[in-house]
Amino acid sequence: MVTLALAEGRTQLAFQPIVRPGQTHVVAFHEALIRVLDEGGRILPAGQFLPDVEETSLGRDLDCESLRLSIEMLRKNPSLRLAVNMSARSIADGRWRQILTDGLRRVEVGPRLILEISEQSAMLIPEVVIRFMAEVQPRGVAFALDDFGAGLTAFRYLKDFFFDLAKIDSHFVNRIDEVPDNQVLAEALITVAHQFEMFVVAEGVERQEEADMLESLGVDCLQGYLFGVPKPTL
Ligand code: G
Ligand code: MN
Repeated sequence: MVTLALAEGRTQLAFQPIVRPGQTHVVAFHEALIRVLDEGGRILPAGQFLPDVEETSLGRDLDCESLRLSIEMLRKNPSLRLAVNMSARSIADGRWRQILTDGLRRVEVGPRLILEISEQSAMLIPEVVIRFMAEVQPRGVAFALDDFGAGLTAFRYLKDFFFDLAKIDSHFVNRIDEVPDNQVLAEALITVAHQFEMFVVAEGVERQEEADMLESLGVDCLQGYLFGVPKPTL
């Protein structure tokens, strides 16, 4: 179904706002999430296929489509800043690289593009990620370490990676006001991220109490249903 949808161009982006504590009505930037539609125009639930295809050629196709659509949005909206999800595997994909290179040349995307790579994906091929970041960061592209804390970050690699942002996994955010373990873990992740000069975004914020606690722990930005669900228009 996903292959067919891609072939027939049944894809779109959904945009979720990221805000700063204390200024939650102003959007700092958006995360773009790829949506795949069935023949009736209904959204196929990404959670049910993305994890299975991330390491396959279909995963590369989805990353290409997501980057292509995102660059197009950046071209049409000169004041937009977008964070786009990608797999580290796509770094070695010639088509994906071509879309990025063309985008950087054609459009002023550099300073407005943030590439999000999950911790799990980055740790599979850290040397490749480190080399790629060194290559495109001088052109203005920023990088976010997605799902920070969820998986496999060997902390020693943080010395070699130069991620600009760390996105704290929603697992630590959920009921953080009621769960002291999450407070300690989130605080530790924030301390580590700031030490490595990363800007910290907390993901999956659904309740005001969670936002308040995260603000008191020093997060720089908040994302989650409390501030806006992903939607097809800005
Ligand atoms: O892996 P990544 O962090 O990019 O995943 C983003 C996913 O999280 C999207 O599918 C988005 O719809 C979902 N999401 C965004 N905000 C929230 C939230 O507040 N709660 C939950 N449960 N999911 C969220
Ligand atoms: Mn993400």
